Amino acid sequence: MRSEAAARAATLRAQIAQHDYRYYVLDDPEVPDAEYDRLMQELRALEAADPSLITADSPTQRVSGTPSAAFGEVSHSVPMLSLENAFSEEDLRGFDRRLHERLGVDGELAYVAEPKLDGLAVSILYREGLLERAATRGDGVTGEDVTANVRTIRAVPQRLRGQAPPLFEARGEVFMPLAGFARMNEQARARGEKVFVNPRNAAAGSLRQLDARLTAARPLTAFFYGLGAVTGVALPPQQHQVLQLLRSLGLPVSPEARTVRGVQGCLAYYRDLGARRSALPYQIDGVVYKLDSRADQERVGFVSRAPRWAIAHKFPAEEAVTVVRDIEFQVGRTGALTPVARLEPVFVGGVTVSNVTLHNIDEVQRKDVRPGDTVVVRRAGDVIPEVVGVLGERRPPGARAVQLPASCPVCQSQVLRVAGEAVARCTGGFTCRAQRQEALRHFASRRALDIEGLGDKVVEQLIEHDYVRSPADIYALELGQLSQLERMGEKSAANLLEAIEKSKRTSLPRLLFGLGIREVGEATALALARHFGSLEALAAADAARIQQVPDVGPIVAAHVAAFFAAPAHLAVIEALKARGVHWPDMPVAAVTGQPLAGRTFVVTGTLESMTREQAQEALTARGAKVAGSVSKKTSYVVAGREAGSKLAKAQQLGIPVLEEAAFLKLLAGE
Ligand code: 5U1
Repeated sequence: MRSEAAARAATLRAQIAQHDYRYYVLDDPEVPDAEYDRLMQELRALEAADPSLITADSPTQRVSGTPSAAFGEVSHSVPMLSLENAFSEEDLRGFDRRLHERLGVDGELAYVAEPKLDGLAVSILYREGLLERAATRGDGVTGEDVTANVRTIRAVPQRLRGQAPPLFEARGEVFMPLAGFARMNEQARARGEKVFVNPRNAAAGSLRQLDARLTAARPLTAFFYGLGAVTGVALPPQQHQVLQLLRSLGLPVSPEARTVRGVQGCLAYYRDLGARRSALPYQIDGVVYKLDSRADQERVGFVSRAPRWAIAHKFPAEEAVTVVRDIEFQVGRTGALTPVARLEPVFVGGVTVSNVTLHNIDEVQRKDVRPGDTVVVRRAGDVIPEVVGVLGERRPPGARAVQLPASCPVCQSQVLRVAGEAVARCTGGFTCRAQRQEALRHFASRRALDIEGLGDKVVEQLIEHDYVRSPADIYALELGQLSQLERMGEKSAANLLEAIEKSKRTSLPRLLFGLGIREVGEATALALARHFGSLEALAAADAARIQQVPDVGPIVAAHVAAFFAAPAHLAVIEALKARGVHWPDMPVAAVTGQPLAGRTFVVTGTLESMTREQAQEALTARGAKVAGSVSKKTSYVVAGREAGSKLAKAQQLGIPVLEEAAFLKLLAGE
C-alpha cells in the first residue's frame, strides 16, 4: 500500500523536523533520544523498502554518500560582512559616539547584544523553504560551497517552518560545543589520531571535509543572526525582530540575545556574559552589538567590508600563539621532575604568561611539544595556563623531541621512573638542593607551619648559604644570619625570627602536612591526626593500621609508613621537638559521626565572618571534602560576595548554593 506508506513517511518526517525544532530552536526537547532514534529507524526502513518515498528534505538525506573532489565557488549576492573590534570600553564609547554623530540624534540608542561565537560564518540559502545551498564566507564576496556538509548538521533545518519566502538567505555561525569537542578529541586520541587544538579549528576542519559522511560524525551545531538575500517579504524594521523571524522559520538563534539601551546597557550585558563565559557550553570570544533600528543601519551604511552599525566587543583572549624557547625540568619537593615550557612571553587570559607546566614526560610526548615549536597557549578564567597544541606546520627544521634526563638537572643524582607511573623522580632526596628548597618552602607555607616572611626568596638564600638543611634548622637561625640576607634589614630579620618563634606552637595536622609526606595533603593529614591522636601513635603504626583511616588507601598508607620508618625523618622530628616546636595531641575521632562526611563543597567569593581558608578548614573538620572547581560531583557551593564563574557553573549544573547565613547554620549543625 504505497499511499499508506507515503502518508506514514510524511508523518515521520514532520515529527522528526518538529523534534529537531524543539531541541535546537526552542531548547526544549519533547521526547527522549531513544524515541527520536526509533522514528528515524522507522523512516529509514520505509524508504529502504520503497526508495520512491525519499524526498529531498527527508532527515535521512542529510548525509550524502559521495565525497566530492573539491568545493565549488559561491558568489554572495549580498556580501558577507565582517566586524570591527572593540577591545576596551573606550572603543565601545567611540562606536556609540560616532553613531550619534552620524544619525544626529541624542539620547540612548537601542542595540541588540549577543555572544560572538568562536566558529565559522556560513550563509544558507532556502528556495521555497527548502535548503538549496550553504556557503562559507571566504573573502566576503566569494565563498566555498559546503552544502553537503552543512546539510548534516541537525540544528540546520532542511525545510523552513511556516510560510517561507520564495528566497531566504540566513546567516550565522557553525560551531562545536565544548562537550562534543572534548568527546571527539578523546576518541581521536584513543585511536592514536591527530587532535584539534580548539573547537574553532575543529568546526572549520569538520566543515571543510570533502566527504560529508565524516562531517556527519562531528558534533556541529549553529546559531543564526542575520540575513542575506531575501525576496517576497517585507523585512521587519528592527534587528531583534529579524532574530524573531529567523526563529519563527525554525532557525536556531542564541538564547542569550537581548535588546539593551546605550553604552551602559551594552556594558552591563558584556560584564554579565563575561562572568558566565566559562560556564557556557560553547566558546565565545566577545559580544556583538548591533543597532536595533534597521532604518538607522541603512543610514549609517558600511566601510570597506564592515558595517558601521555593528561592533564586536572582545573579551580578553583566552588563547594565544607563541614560541617555545626551551623545555626544562624542574625538581619538586618529592623529587618529581616536571617539564616546564619556557615561552616567548605572551598576553593571554588577562596576564603575561612565560612559563607553562607540561606536567610529565608522557604529556610532552603525547602533545609532541619541542623547543622551537609554535604552540597555542590557553588560560581561561583562573585556570592555570596550558599548552593546548602545537602548530605542526610551523615547526622549524631540526626541532628535537624532548627526552627524560637520566640524571637530575640540579644534583645529578639518578632519575628513576617506576613502571606504570607517569612521574619520574630524582633519587637525591635531601642531598638535592631543589628538593630541600621545595620541602622548606612547603614546611613554612601558610597551611603548614605558617611562618610569615619565610617566602620563596628567603628560602632560596637560606639554602644557598647552607644555613638550613632540614626544617629543624629553621629554629636555630640567628638574627646575624638573617640580617645578612639580600633585601633583609634588621627589622625584617627580627620580624622573621618572631614569626619563627610563633610557629613553634602548632597543631598535629599542620605538622603532618608540613612534613611533606608523599600523597599527604591537608585532608589526609587531618584524617591521620584525628584517627591516631598523636604523632607517636601514628609513627608506631604499620601500613595495615594506617589504611584503616577513612579515605586512606594502600598507596598513601605505604608512603606514610615508609616516612616514619626512615631514621632521618625521625631525627628531624626529634630536632624539631628539641628546639621547642610543639603540638597538642588530638582527641581521637570516632570513626563515624562526621556530619558532612561524603559531601563535597566548593567555597567561592568573599565571606563576611571568616576567610575562605577558615571555611575550608571548618568543612574538612566535619568530614567534608573541599574541591577547587565545580563539577557534577559537587554537593554544595558556598557563595560569598562577588562569587563569579563558579557560582554561574553551579547554577548551570543545578547544584545547591549556600549563602553565608545558611552555611553557618550548616556548620553549627542546625
Ligand atoms: N553574533 C554575531 N556574530 N556575528 C558575526 N552577529 C554577527 N554579525 C556579523 C558577524 C560577522 O556580521 C553582521 C554584522 C553583518
